[in-house]
Amino acid sequence: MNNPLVIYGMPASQPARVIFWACLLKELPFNVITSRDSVFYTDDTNPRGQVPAIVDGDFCLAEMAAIVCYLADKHGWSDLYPEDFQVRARIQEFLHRYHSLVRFATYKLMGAFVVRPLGIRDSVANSSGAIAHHIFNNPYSIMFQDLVKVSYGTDNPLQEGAEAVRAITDFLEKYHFKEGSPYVCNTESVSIADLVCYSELGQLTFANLFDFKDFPKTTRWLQAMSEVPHHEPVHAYNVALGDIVSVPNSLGRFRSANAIGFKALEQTGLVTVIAKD
Ligand SMILES: N[C@@H](CCC(=O)N[C@@H](CS)C(=O)NCC(=O)O)C(=O)O
Repeated sequence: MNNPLVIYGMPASQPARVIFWACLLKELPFNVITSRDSVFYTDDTNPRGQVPAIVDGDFCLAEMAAIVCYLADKHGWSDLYPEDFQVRARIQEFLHRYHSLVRFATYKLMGAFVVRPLGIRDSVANSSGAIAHHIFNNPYSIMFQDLVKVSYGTDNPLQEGAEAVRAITDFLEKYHFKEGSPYVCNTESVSIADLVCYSELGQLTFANLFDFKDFPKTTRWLQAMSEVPHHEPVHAYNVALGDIVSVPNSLGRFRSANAIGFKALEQTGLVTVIAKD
């Protein structure tokens, strides 16, 4: 048997969850590499030091959107990534827009509530833990260094973050969701774009960070996504982490939620978790 696909990532990583979910939906077995101590593990596979990254035979690739399209193309997942040029273009539009729109659900809201209680401040010297070490010793970790700053840059991260999420969701309601299909790119069934969008917006409901009740199309979509196969193992981390507003996060809780997430992935029978030192 060929070596299975290798994914560097962890359940706490939004873009890693996209790859996990796509592979589980299509029943593609994979090994996932993590770190025994700090959850976060990378090596030269992704020279930028981020997760997710994959190794497929002798082919290494980083960037979630590139990875999921590559896998869909390679394995012919034409339900997740339809072949029609215009449908594909719409999905591509979403994937490009994600980086400067939907991804800000983490950057402006989730990040503050996950990162601040982990004791990550503005430098290795002022922080605790291996995750801080990873971020501040990596010159290419520009975005996460900034995410840490942003999370301290406001006295009211809940209100400021929620404003950003309201703007994101308002845009989706006006320009992405249509009347017929519940999915973000108006596809007949769930697409890559939905997995990507849910990795950012879905997490906010588990964490009690945002209530989408004023957004009917998004509410309908969240319900549809919760019924997509393998929703449960992919989000076992989010369930275990739970409400991080009422009870602030901690390193112990973050680690144990990840461990629960990994266990749930393994229980699908499609995933082997490899923890490295
Ligand atoms: N643009 C990348 C973003 C990946 C990303 O933000 N990964 C985070 C974990 S969720 C990470 O590795 N952060 C550490 C860092 O940037 O140094 C993608 O879509 O794959």
